[in-house]
Amino acid sequence: MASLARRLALSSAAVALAAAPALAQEILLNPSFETPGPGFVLFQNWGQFNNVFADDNIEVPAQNGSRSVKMFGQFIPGGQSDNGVYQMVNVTAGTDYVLSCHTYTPSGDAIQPFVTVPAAYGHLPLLIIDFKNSGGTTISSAQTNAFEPGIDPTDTWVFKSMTATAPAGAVQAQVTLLLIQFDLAPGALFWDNVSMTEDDTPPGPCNAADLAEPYGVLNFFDVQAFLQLFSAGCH
Ligand SMILES: [Ca+2]
Repeated sequence: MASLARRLALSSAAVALAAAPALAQEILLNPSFETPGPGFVLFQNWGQFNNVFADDNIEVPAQNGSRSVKMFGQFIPGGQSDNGVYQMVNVTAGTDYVLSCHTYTPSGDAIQPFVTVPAAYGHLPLLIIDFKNSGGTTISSAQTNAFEPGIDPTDTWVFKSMTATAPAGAVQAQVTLLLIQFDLAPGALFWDNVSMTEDDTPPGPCNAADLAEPYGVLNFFDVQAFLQLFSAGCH
């Protein structure tokens, strides 16, 4: 019965760990865009392309600190305009990463829902991660809508989050905050307080019946452990 007691003690320890996870380490540098970059670089550690600006609590209140990122399109008649900021980070293959961001569109200058009929029009705001191998080639990508025009509320910060797994061979990832504008759709989108952390949820029993290793799988060993507990009077 000693081994059963040990199993139960290990099980309790795993539950305690799950209840009080360590604060996840932020991987992105300058994730709140508070530090200006040198020269024409608006935000230290971030690259940028096309219509990207810094807003210092002038047009909207920053979600965090006093500075946020403003984007809008280039107003190409009948065309597509990609505007964004990006940062490269190191990653570990096989690790799950949690990415999140906050976005805001003002009611007086709201971005427009994307439609394809009669022609492409509107905005697609995307939070993107591209995993790259040692040669710099993108080997997998994940993305989520960073704001849904016409659905998400205006005049308030909206939080979006996703989880992505670094595939075998991945050594770096590019995180991109992208606003795609089609045609002459009016509107501006603000970004602030982005985050990328390892999803370090500790492995543990998936439920009360998952009594034995390997955890996460309800298998013969759990049934065996249950039967042993049952015969020991633990029911
Ligand atoms: Ca900020």
